[in-house]
Amino acid sequence: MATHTHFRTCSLCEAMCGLAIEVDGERILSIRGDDEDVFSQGHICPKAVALKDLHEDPDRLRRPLRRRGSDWEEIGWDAALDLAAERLLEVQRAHGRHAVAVYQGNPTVHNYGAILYGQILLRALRTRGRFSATSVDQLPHMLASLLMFGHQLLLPVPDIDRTSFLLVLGANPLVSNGSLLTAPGIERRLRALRARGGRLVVVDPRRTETAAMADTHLAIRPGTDALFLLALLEVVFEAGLARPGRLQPMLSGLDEVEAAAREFPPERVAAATGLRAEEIRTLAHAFAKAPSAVAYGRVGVSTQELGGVCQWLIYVLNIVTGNLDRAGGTMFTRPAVDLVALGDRIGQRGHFGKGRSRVRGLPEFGGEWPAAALAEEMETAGPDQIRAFVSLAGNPVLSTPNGARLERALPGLDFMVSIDPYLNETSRHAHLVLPPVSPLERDHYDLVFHLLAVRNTVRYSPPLFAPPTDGREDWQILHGLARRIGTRRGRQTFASSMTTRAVGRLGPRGILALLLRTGPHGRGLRPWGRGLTLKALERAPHGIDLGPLTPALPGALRTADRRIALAPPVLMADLQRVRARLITTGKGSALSLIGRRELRSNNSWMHNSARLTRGRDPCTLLMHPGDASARGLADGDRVDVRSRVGQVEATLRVSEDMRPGVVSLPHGWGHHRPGTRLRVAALRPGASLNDLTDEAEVDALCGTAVLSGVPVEVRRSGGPAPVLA
Ligand SMILES: Nc1nc2c(c(=O)[nH]1)N[C@H]1C(S)=C(S)[C@@H](COP(=O)(O)OP(=O)(O)OC[C@H]3O[C@@H](n4cnc5c(=O)[nH]c(N)nc54)[C@H](O)[C@@H]3O)O[C@H]1N2
Ligand SMILES: Nc1nc2c(c(=O)[nH]1)N[C@H]1C(S)=C(S)[C@@H](COP(=O)(O)OP(=O)(O)OC[C@H]3O[C@@H](n4cnc5c(=O)[nH]c(N)nc54)[C@H](O)[C@@H]3O)O[C@H]1N2
Ligand code: SF4
Ligand SMILES: [Mo]
Repeated sequence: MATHTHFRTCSLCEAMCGLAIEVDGERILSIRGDDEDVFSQGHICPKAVALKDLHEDPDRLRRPLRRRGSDWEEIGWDAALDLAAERLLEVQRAHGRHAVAVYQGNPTVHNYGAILYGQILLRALRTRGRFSATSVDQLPHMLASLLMFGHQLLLPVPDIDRTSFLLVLGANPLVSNGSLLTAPGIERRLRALRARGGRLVVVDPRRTETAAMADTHLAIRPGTDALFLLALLEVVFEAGLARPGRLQPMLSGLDEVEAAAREFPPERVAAATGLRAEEIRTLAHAFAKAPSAVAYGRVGVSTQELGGVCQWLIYVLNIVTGNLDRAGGTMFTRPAVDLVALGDRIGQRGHFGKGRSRVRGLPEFGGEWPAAALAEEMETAGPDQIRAFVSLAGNPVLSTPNGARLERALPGLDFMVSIDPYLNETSRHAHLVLPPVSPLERDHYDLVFHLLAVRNTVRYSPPLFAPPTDGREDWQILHGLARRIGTRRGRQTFASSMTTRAVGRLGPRGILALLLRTGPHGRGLRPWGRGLTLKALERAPHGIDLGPLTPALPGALRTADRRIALAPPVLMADLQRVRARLITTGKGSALSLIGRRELRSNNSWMHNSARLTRGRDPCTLLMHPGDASARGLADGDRVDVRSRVGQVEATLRVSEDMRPGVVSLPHGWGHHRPGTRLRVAALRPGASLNDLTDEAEVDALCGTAVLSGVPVEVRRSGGPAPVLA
């Protein structure tokens, strides 16, 4: 077979970069950026090339594995799916429906088959035991959208290509490539912002890669962003700079938020935030007076004690300065498949606090419990104790707070099944591992990230390689399980068994074709005419541009009174906890631990690629020189880092980039555990940040894990430095 070039979208992060993959038969010769991609125009990052490593990785599982004592045996798909269905039902029959829990990890969102058919499996299981990475990530954004706009998926996107002022809090888009902000080639876009005279301000306890290219960097004390945001609002109101403009008639609660903000002038929050009152004041003026401006907060402000309040206040700041729903502010998309409208149709705009978790009484969000409660729900006896566990595209042992506790809880389960291509820190505890095919052996469509993009575009990627005959895609695994559970359970309604069969016949591609036709740009069900169809997308391998973001309000609002709720009661009530924060001072000699991401890493996986991990100690602790010398520590020392829940060892890097009193460790490492099959990752195991984060610390409002600002002690360890190949 001759060489040819295949075009597809990278499925690893949120940026949706177009790839040009040159192949010779079954062999991948090269992976480059697709210069003709209507959105990414050739941009890629180093991870794209590692898709080859993932595809060819001999450690990537090709067939189901069944546990035999401490060993594994390969079994066939029918036997594996039968076994999983039987064991899950057995647990439900003996202990009730909710004794089975499901955790959905991050890659689910990058896999439209898994999104669609994950829902089918959840329906078949009929369990309330649902968990996902949402509660260690973007839950506060969704909460603010639900309470203020009436729909958890109405997420405003920062219009970074047209803004003249970008205020970034707790995000490092130069490294993460953007999150809830799909914009391939962020660095180029931020350079363009500065070139057209715009300003970039970054608020982060570390001088990150993004902060280093900013006009201003404010090294805030971790966990105090809510105070900082209130002070910005105070100045805006006090100086008469609150000008919502055309949004004014759409607002409710403006007086209440103003009254609340008035309590927090910059002078009052300066000490707690570690910032000067004057710099907060200057920033507030500059932001409010800019021709257009956008405040954008991500993981660093979501996963903290006051994360819910933070995302709310960021929305409020954009709204009162007139920067919601206008070019250069934050805007809503009009994607080809409109998940927001779909949520309306199936009655799922989201909900919050409809129940409390069994053990700790944490609030439900969107039908899920906080991941921080997973271990205790497994350990604590009583009705609805979790006794069986399905983990789908997740690695909660490394990615949820106090993962070590979860790791101790997993072996106590009656049954566990992981749907995952690797035998890793989590799946090694399963009784059965069901590996999907490689991402290059399935088609791809970004159901979620087109919704979060700075421009309306659409692109569909067919599979590059035919899946092996004994390979299964995620959706086939999920559907196979759901169907077996449905038939074995009996008492199935005729309608539900027909639905399961029908969606099985359609497949994700068939569903996508329907969703595209019935979406905002679609042709409808007419055989001819204008408008988008899947066929049209297949004829456009570089994607189709659907134009810039355009104003959508008030039409898009889903609140009962069709207004934006600026002062939702539960958020106003939570200001009580913000006030308390004013008087909490430093916790003795403890340092404050925060996380970080690295360009060549992807949460807890992609670490089995030698290309991405070669020659470096992935897991260094960054510390300010003053803190190091106070402890008699030097660059390169091995150190013990200890928190309430655990201890890890890391190599110290002394760095002026850190705020004094704050240390930083990346998350997603800790591949030293026995029993995994990750031979490359095990060479550079690093330590797990989540062996230090504390599952007891959550945002009391919404249950989001506190992953930032963990009190730790650091001292020199006896251990040798790791030897790197
Ligand atoms: N301390 C700290 N902890 C954090 C964070 C932090 O900033 N600090 N960040 C949090 C965030 S934002 C997130 S999103 C979570 C992520 O945490 P998780 O979602 O729990 O885990 P990942 O590390 O993304 O692991 C993904 C798993 O999916 C598997 N996988 C990859 N592709 C596929 C696929 O196509 N199908 C299937 N079935 N499996 C696949 C991989 O092998 C891997 O086991 O971590 C969170 N944890
Ligand atoms: N290369 C790479 N890209 C990724 C990922 C990856 O693992 N690697 N993961 C993907 C995922 S799942 C996600 S969710 C996104 C996340 O995307 P981002 O949110 O952009 O990612 P982070 O680098 O974790 O940025 C969080 C920042 O918050 C800062 N921070 C910590 N505590 C505080 C605080 O209290 N206040 C303030 N203001 N800042 C604080 C940290 O120093 C850090 O710089 O990235 C995605 N992209
Ligand atoms: S930025 Fe994200 S989408 Fe683009 S190539 Fe890198 S991993 Fe893939
Ligand atoms: Mo995430």
